[in-house]
Amino acid sequence: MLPENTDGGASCACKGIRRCLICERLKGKVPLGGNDAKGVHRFLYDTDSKRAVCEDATAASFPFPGVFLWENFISEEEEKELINSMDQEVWNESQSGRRKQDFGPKVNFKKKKVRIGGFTGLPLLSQQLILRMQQDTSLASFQPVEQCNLDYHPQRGSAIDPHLDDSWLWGERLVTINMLSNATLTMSLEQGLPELGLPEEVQVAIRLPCRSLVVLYGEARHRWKHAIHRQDVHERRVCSTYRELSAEFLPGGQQAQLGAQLLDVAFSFQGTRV
Ligand SMILES: O=C(O)CCC(=O)C(=O)O
Repeated sequence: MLPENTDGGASCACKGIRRCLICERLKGKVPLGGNDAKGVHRFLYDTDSKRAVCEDATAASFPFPGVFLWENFISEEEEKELINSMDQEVWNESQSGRRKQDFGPKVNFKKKKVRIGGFTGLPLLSQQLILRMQQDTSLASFQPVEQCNLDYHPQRGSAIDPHLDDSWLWGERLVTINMLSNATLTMSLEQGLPELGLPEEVQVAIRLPCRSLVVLYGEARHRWKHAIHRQDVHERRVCSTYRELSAEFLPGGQQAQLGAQLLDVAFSFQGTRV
């Protein structure tokens, strides 16, 4: 049984090469191939040493900078309150079997256009969470202007393909709160690391405990793609990703005025979905 408000529905929003279980079953799209066909060097991120450790010990570990993991960032009660509040709103179908709720400006990344009209701010419940994030020195200056809630479910075959987030509008830190189940965020470098004797794709799995917060920055933000693989989604998972502005939209930047307006709206915390 799917939890309330996450019924699979009979339609999906997959375009092009994207697919989910709904379009594979109902529209005859070719099922997603496993990623075992090609050679992949698999590593696991070790939070204590901040190194990628080879899963079968056939290769040496290497430093993996740009990840900050904050376990138990929210309590179980807070998690319940956040999910209840999200589930009272409509979830929009998105690609690859995900559902989403966006709080942020409308953006056309191809044309590099931002539309502030219609953006009413981040949701009220995020106010206390952002204040908490800012208590860590690495997030002291973190001022997000976008929150995207994603809902993953195994029955829909939910996933997100490997990608790099935009860096024209979005700034250095991508901050995600992981809810309802543990998750695996897979980082990948298709060209491998030949200098370390790893000529084929390298994947580094980052285990995200339920209710943890993860920050991607530096190399993990700009060099390594990130993904949630379908085969790693075993239970419903909801996450909230917060994005800050890039230098172009901050004081001294070409679009500082627009940036200031976006921040004002975001921090009014009167958000309804856009
Ligand atoms: O589900 C996640 O943790 C990743 C979400 C993501 O990569 C994105 O929204 O761009």
